[in-house]
Amino acid sequence: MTMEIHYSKHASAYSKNLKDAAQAEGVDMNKPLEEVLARISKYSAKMRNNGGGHYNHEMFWQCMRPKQTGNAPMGNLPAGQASLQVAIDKGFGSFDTFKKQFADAGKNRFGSGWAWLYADNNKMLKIGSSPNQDNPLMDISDIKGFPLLALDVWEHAYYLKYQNKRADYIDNWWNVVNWDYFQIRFVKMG
Ligand code: MN3
Repeated sequence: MTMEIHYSKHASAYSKNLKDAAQAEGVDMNKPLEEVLARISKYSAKMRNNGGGHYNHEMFWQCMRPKQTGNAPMGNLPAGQASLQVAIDKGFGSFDTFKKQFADAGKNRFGSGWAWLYADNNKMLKIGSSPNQDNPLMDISDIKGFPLLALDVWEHAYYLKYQNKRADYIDNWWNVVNWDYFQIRFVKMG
């Protein structure tokens, strides 16, 4: 029910408000949203909040899949996809260190926001967090790069099930991470 309300109520509002903002500000919605986010400082706060909100949630849904035991990215990767493990080891030393740093980014984000795994301009994997609906694609963001994994840590993402226990929500989230989507974005990054 937590996810159902998140999807059908919270996230759909961003989508609707983005359409309104795009119409008001003459943005062609057929173009990739990434192009607008990269120049978001030129647009309104409504565009920033809802453009980010729509993009982030569309990523978030795809970052998850039904729960499976032993959920990990590295177990059965075809040989050609070993680059993902190399990139994680290069960026963080180990998969466990990566997971801890990512979880900490979500736990330590004060108030509403997102935790991110992203690739910087040198294609090095980095972890960070953003406030509100900002993301690493935005020109106003403190962290900049191409997002690979997104975790919503707004209270609306977990409060119904976890109440104040954001850390438990994040710890359990690892059971449903869709590593295939992570891989797809990693390849898309080029
Ligand atoms: Mn949300």
